[in-house]
Amino acid sequence: MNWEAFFAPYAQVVEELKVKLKGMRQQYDFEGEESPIEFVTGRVKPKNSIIEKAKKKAINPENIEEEMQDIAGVRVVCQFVSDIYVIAAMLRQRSDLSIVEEKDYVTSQKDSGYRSYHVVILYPVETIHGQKKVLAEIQIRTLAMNFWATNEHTLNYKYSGQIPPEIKARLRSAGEAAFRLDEEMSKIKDEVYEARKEFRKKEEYKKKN
Ligand code: 0O2
Repeated sequence: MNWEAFFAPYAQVVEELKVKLKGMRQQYDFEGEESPIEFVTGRVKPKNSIIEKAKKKAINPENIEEEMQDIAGVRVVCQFVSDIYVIAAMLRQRSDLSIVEEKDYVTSQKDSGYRSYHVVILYPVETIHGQKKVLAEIQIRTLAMNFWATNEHTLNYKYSGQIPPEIKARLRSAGEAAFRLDEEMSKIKDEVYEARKEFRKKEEYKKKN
């Protein structure tokens, strides 16, 4: 298998999606509006993870492109839970991609305690052989969900997927704390936005005078 050639369109998808989603954030900034997007990251799944996942999910290596949805992965991190649904709705409106599947692990968290909103898309990239539609997964989550998931992922890696029960229990309680943090922050969202508006006004005034 020529992995470099295999990865090329995925790398392009990740870069293009990052540019477009970061562009959306900037547009909010330019228009003096609160952005539902805090930051955007992306990665192409490494070869070893692809091989491991294909084995685990019994995906025939010949069908990886059609069946593995997250080789190209982009993550959109936001401040408030409501932002997640704003971003998902914006993705549905876009004409440069089509939605294949949406998985709401925000309202229905996974057994591990994982919370995030996944949007699987088909994205057309132009290659030297013509257009190719590539599957990509956009994960949308709050800062608190991201903090939890990143640490859980690291621990999963350290313990090869067999996290000891006492650490699992800690993770569960950390997940509940993250959930409560998101809930509490949602309640003061308007206050935060008002304060930022005031701050922006003061900054504008300082710039002009
Ligand atoms: P990596 O290293 O991030 O690439 P499914 O059969 O639908 O349940 P599938 O096909 O893996 O599972 O899709 P799903 O549920 O959308 O998960 C895809 C990715 O979501 C994972 O990729 C993780 O990035 C993230 N994810 C899902 N569940 C968890 C979890 O319990 N903890 C953490 N930290 N992340 C999770 P990979 O390939 O597992 O890993």
